[in-house]
Amino acid sequence: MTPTITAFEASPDRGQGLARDTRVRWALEEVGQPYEVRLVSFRAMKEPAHLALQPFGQIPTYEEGDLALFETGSIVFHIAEHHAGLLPAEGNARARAITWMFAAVNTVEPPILELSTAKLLEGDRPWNDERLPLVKDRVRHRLKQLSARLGSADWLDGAFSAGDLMMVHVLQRLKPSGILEEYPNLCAYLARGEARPAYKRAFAAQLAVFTGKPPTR
Ligand code: GTB
Repeated sequence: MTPTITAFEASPDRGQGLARDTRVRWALEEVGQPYEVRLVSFRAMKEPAHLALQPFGQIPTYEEGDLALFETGSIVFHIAEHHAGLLPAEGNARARAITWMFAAVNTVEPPILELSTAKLLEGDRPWNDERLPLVKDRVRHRLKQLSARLGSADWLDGAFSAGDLMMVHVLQRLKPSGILEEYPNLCAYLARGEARPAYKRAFAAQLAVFTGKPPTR
């Protein structure tokens, strides 16, 4: 059965791939699973029909038959569990790849989101000039640790996995900050993720929503 995901009708990032439907699109592209997209407005996201799917009024959601999921970590995990290509077959390697998915959303993403909040929502507060450097340092702290673990490897634990997919997308949010450039191996890691054909297809599909032009395959 072809799954249906939801995405912003008008993404605030103007198709730069930062909205979280890109993670789900990317996972579906990696495993070769076609999907449909239902675009939702900000207003529709807060209405009962969408809240029944996503209690927090957010995108993306994932519907497949009588299954409805929210939370990108859970959605990508579901896709990776049901299709080959995103998780290793060997038990311990699989558990480690899943650990990296959690690390991406639980350990690396929070300080990055805090930075976005500080810039986008708190920029006009009188205390922001004092707070922003602290928030940036918390991001640097995590990136330094991640960079040390990645070292000169291509991916976080052996072959590309759902853990890398989640981590790359989490790190992308930092691009406008310039902080990522302080960690050349993380920049190269990001570039490797973005060079994957499946990522390119996912990016093109979400950009097409913004441009109104269908992606060329
Ligand atoms: N933990 C949830 C998950 O991983 O699924 C978080 C989902 C989430 O934050 N969704 C956002 C949303 O629906 C869109 S992706 N927000 C609307 C709301 O809460 O009312 C976050 C996002 C939004 C915009 C940009 N941007 O413009 O750059 C980047 C990322």
